[in-house]
Amino acid sequence: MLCRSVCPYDCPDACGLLITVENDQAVKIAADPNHPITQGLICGKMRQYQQTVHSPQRLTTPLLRTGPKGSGQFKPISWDEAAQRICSRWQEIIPQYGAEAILPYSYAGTMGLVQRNSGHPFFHKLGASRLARTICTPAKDYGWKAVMGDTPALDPAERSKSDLIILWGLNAAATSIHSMAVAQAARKRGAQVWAVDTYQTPTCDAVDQAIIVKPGGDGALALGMLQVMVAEGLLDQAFIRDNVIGFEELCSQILPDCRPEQMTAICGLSADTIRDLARAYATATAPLIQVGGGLTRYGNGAMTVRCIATLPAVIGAWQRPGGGLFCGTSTGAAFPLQLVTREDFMPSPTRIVNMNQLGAALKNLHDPRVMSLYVYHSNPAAIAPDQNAVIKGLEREDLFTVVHERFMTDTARYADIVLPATSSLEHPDLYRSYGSYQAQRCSGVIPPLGEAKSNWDTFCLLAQGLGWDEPFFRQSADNLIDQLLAEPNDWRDVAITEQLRQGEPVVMTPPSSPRGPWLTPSGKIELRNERELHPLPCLLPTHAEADRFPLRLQPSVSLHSLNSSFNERDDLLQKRGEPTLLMNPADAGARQLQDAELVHIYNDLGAVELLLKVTQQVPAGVVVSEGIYWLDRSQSGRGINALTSQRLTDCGEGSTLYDVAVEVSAAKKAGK
Ligand SMILES: Nc1nc2c(c(=O)[nH]1)N[C@H]1C(S)=C(S)[C@@H](COP(=O)(O)OP(=O)(O)OC[C@H]3O[C@@H](n4cnc5c(=O)[nH]c(N)nc54)[C@H](O)[C@@H]3O)O[C@H]1N2
Ligand SMILES: Nc1nc2c(c(=O)[nH]1)N[C@H]1C(S)=C(S)[C@@H](COP(=O)(O)OP(=O)(O)OC[C@H]3O[C@@H](n4cnc5c(=O)[nH]c(N)nc54)[C@H](O)[C@@H]3O)O[C@H]1N2
Ligand code: SF4
Ligand SMILES: [Mo]
Repeated sequence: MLCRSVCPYDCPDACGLLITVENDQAVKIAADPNHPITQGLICGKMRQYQQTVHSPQRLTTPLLRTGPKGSGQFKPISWDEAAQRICSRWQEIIPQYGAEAILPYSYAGTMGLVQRNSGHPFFHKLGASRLARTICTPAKDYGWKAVMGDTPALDPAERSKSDLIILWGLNAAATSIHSMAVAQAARKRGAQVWAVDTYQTPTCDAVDQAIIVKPGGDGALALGMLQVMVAEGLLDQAFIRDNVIGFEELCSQILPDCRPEQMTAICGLSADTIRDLARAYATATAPLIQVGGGLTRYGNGAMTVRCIATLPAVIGAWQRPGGGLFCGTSTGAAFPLQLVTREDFMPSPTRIVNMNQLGAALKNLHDPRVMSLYVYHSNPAAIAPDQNAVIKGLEREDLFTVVHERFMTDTARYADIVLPATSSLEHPDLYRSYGSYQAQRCSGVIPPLGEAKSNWDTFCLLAQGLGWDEPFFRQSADNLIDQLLAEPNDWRDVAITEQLRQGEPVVMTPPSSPRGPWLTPSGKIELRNERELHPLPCLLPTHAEADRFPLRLQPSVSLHSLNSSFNERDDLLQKRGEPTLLMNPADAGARQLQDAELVHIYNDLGAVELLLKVTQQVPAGVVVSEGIYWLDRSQSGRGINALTSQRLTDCGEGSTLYDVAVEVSAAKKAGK
């Protein structure tokens, strides 16, 4: 039997899949050739998704801890016993500490609207602490909004009309292969494609021009380019007059200090290169800048996006199809998600804990102290910054931890109770993309493995265990999906809504256009935004600049994994190889380090040991480690996030995972 499904992972492409099912097993996964965006192409990770779904490592029963926290020693128990233990422990905690002593922690193991948000109504009703889910790109969203307000993103299909595409801090070859396909097609028809990155990524290998900047230096590059464009009159004055506020102030107050010669030290590019880029950009007809997450995970991340957003505004790129700035789509208004999240269930607004500061929360929060952590579809012991602080928290004997997972992850090892989760092929959901305007509903196509339960079914069970008679928690996930699709709206008319109900992939249309009216308070593109601490785009420092360690670490992504997912896959681990640190020959020479030796990477927060690869792929002063490994695969029992910090972005409370300073020595000097 051939069934339709959708890739559930945190990837902008949300590919349509065709699953061949035989005897309740998924035996083959293929790209949906008729899907409007997928068009028959999926990534190497998902082509063998059945190996994840039917992995012998899948958790199939609830588990109760029998050894010390972190030891991974558990015994199977029934769902009844698991639910009863969880509910009775919470019923002890709540009268003693208050329900805010319970902290949910979830992120993006699955992107489906129902399963991803299943915990919200439950924890709202419980009165638990809330989690600020800001690990990914809130600084990018903030920077876009500060300039463009609620203006919707342009239709990414317009990229077929761009004559210059700049992939800026976006490793599209790894993280959004359909954007990469668009870029390749653009090159074929004669358009230029540039990539701006901090090292030579697979994306940089596949474009016309790779522009390697210093980490966090993109704001300087953008303002340097802007200074040249203003000095050389490469502007669209009429567009500025009619559509932009703050241009004169930017010219008089900020740009005098942004001559290319002044920007070189910050962005690492020569003044001539900055000039050449400015001229080529400003004289393109419909240049499109596509901004990724990379450049935003810094102490200046939101401001960097504001600096970049000045460029299309001053040349009027927005007027021409294919021109402008693309930071990803936001389809929040397409579905009435409040019907799932049910903020109205909260007795009163409860406290909010930032997910990037889990380590600090588990250690320092009082009134009440965090006494129970419920983790679902996330692996904070591996992916959260300041890993040593997170693990110290998870080791607390008085912390009652429940982890709902498909695999025995680093976090699950610290659980008191582990609950087995379904994979996306075993439960229904409604997916929408954040790289385009497509959406698709799908059903479970095979039965749950063993006793695995979906997020939604698990929260319904816990609601029963707590004796709640709220009918909301007695409905099926399909019911909730039906409610999300009950009424057509501005984004999807009756016909599209019906197609969605039938499980067909659709492309929705945002109700307003990205070419004005600009949905900002002033009705113009706000280069000057009076509501901001810094009303004009300007240069802010990164966090790492102030650190005493000399090398800048980029804990980047791998082609063959997705955050900490896919570590269960031997085929992909083989492609990835051992956890590795990439270093420039000059830095290796200065430290007398040899290729392929084990090195010790450290800063004030922690240390890890990785195999060294000496390569020109990274510039001097920068070291790179690609991908997150489960901790039991690393030599030192710690992963790359032992080196990242809990510091937040300038605005948006985002993670600063790329804003890291380290030193590297030979591994034998460990502990120095
Ligand atoms: N294969 C694969 N795909 C993924 C993921 C994965 O782990 N693996 N993760 C998924 C998730 S959750 C997300 S959020 C997206 C992220 O996907 P992207 O938006 O592509 O973001 P990143 O890969 O974090 O960073 C993009 C690039 O920015 C570079 N970079 C870092 N700092 C700077 C800087 O200061 N300036 C510039 N110009 N570049 C910089 C990095 O080296 C990297 O190559 O990908 C998703 N897709
Ligand atoms: N060093 C470093 N750290 C990073 C990043 C980086 O590039 N470098 N990227 C950051 C970014 S952008 C992000 S978005 C975060 C992502 O961090 P997370 O959202 O935690 O993503 P994953 O590590 O993929 O973990 C997801 C887990 O969910 C489980 N899962 C999948 N489906 C389900 C389900 O239906 N139910 C349940 N209960 N579980 C399920 C999977 O088995 C997996 O273990 O990581 C961040 N951390
Ligand atoms: S991870 Fe991304 S590219 Fe790969 S199948 Fe899923 S949505 Fe498509
Ligand atoms: Mo992310």
